[in-house]
Amino acid sequence: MTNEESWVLAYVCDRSGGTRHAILIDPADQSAEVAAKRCVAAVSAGSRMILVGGSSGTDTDNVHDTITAIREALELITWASSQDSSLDEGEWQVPIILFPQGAAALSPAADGITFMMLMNSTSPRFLIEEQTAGAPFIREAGIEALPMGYVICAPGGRAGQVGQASLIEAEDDERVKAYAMAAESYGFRIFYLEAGSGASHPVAQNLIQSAKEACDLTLVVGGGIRDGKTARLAAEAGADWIITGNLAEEFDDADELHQVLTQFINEMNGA
Ligand code: 1GP
Repeated sequence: MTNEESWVLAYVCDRSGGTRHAILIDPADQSAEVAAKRCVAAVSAGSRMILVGGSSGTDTDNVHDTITAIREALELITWASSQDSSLDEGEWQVPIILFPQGAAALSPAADGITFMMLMNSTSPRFLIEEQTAGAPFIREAGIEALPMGYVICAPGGRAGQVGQASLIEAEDDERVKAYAMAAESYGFRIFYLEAGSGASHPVAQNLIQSAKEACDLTLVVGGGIRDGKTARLAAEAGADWIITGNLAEEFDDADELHQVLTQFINEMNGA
């Protein structure tokens, strides 16, 4: 991973290659060692980014330990690949990005951070206060901030509750468009539609389409996506990134997870 400024933002916002998959690791749900194994399986299956964070139960210690373990595992494989001309070294070079619940769950070991405004929160804490509390640490640690508008759609789950979100319902197309326009006007580069981890249903396709029409930002969609066909629908609606969290947590066996995610990514890409 190079340390050039804006490398991570350029990578995340590169929309030239179609929809990509990212795995979300919640350090509250798994040990650092297990997280690292799951990330190796995911990256070998074609996942192109690793997000680390969760709505509750994360702190600086478990976030830092998890990121460090993932980085070490990927670096080891990158090194091994560089020694073997039949393996593609570049395949392992994916960014590890903080996806924080707040200022108290950060780590200097990350390549970047989704520096987000929870735009439909009713609490100033998630609109600006946590961001302000975390900004000096992020600057000091040299973590690249990825400016992002984050909106939570129904059902919203724990993220909606913790973030005190006024949820966007499936028929609120005009509202999601307005948020997308506001995100673009703020200069954010990424717009994230979240249904909540473990959601009974993902973000409605029409909301994804509406957001896509309303802004020219990198569009990220996550929450309640459990199979490749559902991911395909989100991709067709305009998602540039599909995020899954729970899916990987169902598999302790790395080979099985590799197979499941390979199929998921193939289906997401319409293969
Ligand atoms: C990331 O909250 C999602 O946007 C993850 O959701 O755990 O349901 O995949 P799942």
